[in-house]
Amino acid sequence: MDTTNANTALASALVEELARCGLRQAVLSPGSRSTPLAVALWRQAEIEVSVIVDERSGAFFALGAAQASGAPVAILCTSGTAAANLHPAICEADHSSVPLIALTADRPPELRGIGAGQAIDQLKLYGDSVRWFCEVGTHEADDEGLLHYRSTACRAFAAARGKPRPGPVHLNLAWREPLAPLPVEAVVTAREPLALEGRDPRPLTAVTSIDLEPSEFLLDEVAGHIAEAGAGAIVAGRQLDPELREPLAHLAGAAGYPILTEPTSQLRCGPHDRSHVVTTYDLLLRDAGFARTAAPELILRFGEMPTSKPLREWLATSNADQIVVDPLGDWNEPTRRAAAVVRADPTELAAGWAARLGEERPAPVLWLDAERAARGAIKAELEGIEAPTEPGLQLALGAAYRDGDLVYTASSMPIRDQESFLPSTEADALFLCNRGANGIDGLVSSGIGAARTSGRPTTILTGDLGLLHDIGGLAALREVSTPVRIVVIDNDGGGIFDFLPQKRALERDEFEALLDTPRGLDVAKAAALFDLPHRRLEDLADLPEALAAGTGLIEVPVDRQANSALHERLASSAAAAARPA
Ligand SMILES: Cc1ncc(C[n+]2csc(CCOP(=O)(O)OP(=O)(O)O)c2C)c(N)n1
Ligand SMILES: [Mg+2]
Repeated sequence: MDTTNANTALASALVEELARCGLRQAVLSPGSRSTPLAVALWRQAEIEVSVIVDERSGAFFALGAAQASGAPVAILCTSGTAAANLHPAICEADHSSVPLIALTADRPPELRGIGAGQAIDQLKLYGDSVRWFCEVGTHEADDEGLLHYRSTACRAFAAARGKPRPGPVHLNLAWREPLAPLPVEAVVTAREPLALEGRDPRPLTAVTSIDLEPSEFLLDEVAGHIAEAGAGAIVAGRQLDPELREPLAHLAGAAGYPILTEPTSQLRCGPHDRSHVVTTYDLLLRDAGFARTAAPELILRFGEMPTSKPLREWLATSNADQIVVDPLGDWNEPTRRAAAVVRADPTELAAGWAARLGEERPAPVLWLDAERAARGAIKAELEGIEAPTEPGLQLALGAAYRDGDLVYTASSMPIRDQESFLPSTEADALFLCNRGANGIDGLVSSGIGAARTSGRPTTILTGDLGLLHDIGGLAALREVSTPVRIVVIDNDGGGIFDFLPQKRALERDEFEALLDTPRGLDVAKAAALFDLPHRRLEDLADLPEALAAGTGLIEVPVDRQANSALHERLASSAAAAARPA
């Protein structure tokens, strides 16, 4: 603990406890009011600090880091609008259950609401988006004050890690002068060793995690249900645990179910048994005939609900019993048709159900044949096109991903094309996204934060407007030494809007002005501003070489005008190929 003055003592006690709880990474943005905490974080040996000027980017960087590591990351900013800039990433962390500890510096109560400057109302600034808000208060560095700061740190860390659902927490911390670490005599009056030192090296208060072990009853009951049901399907949406792969593959084999895998489920790609993996459900289920023929009696859902609209519609109009594995105590059930929400560890559930089912059932040939036919049709259709296309890029990326890679994919078309077209390969890569709140903001920063914390070779996939939105995020590349390849899918505007009814309902110039918004972003100049290498990919065959070149911007020019028609063609070819002869 730093006893230079009362602020340094309180701030360093708080940070010391965060470190003892397990905090290893913090992101901070410069400011005066936050100096006591900034210095404490900077000087705490176990905590790596990244300094990012723009708080919005900094918070998304922290979000990406926390998502990639699964451990809480702290984000510190000064008072005023700086704190408001954390809000988008906090919303995303809330919806995606990512542990973040937001530390906002504030003016003390006597300087609020009197025109003292840089003071906005920071109390409960993020509303219900945080798991816990605490106005930490202004305290003396006495026994009670220091114990309060230490205890608050332990509670904040535990709340971010999850009860059981991880997410953001917000500590608002007011500081009086001196904000700089200037010596003040006799202000640290604490005497109790626990207040002064805590329980080094353990936290003041260790908090156990909540046990999600499924009961025997739950395992028997649902396994019996699966055994009795006829056709079924496993739907695997975003979840981050690669340990789920093997047990879920076993369960699919034992139940004779296909696994409809969104890439961010970590089940589409990997070294596990992928014999039951289906990647083309988004295309196949557009075909009413296939959707009907494939109607299941039982659906087992793991992870979040995938993005695919045809899949969502299929689930929402299905008469199947749906069992939703939702361990975090959220309400991950937009179909409103689930028969049960199961609150237990997904890996143990899958392993337990698979073990109880025993023998393998016949493979789901309807799905597996359709998958093979659809993939063949997609490949054939795309081979006939020379210039890069958005679906074609996903095939090329699929062939290029390697074990250990991290892929961070933007909302809008990149995540949708990844879901529709990325093939299943053995690459043991980690697929992340910001799909909790579906923003196009902060994606570059999130990807760089994930690269920073994981040390994995990283590929960020973003649209051109996505890049424009977080262009300042590129500044954070200075924090990272591992390769970060930013693939900019440049269709000059919001290509996603071409798929909406607005496209036909609006005049052409209105549509372009209000939705499409082509901005003619010059990716080479964006790269130059941050002194980054830039490559423009005219041929997808050059992708492996471009990725191997390391950190930089890879611009992939694609034709927006042709894109929606190509998507339609691919879906109808895939469905036609999959239709039983
Ligand atoms: C923060 C935020 N603002 C606006 C939107 C609405 N929005 C969804 S997609 C999109 C366009 C994205 O364009 P781009 O990144 O180029 O991707 P493309 O649609 O071309 O694939 C916009 C503005 C959003 N999702 N999030
Ligand atoms: Mg675009």
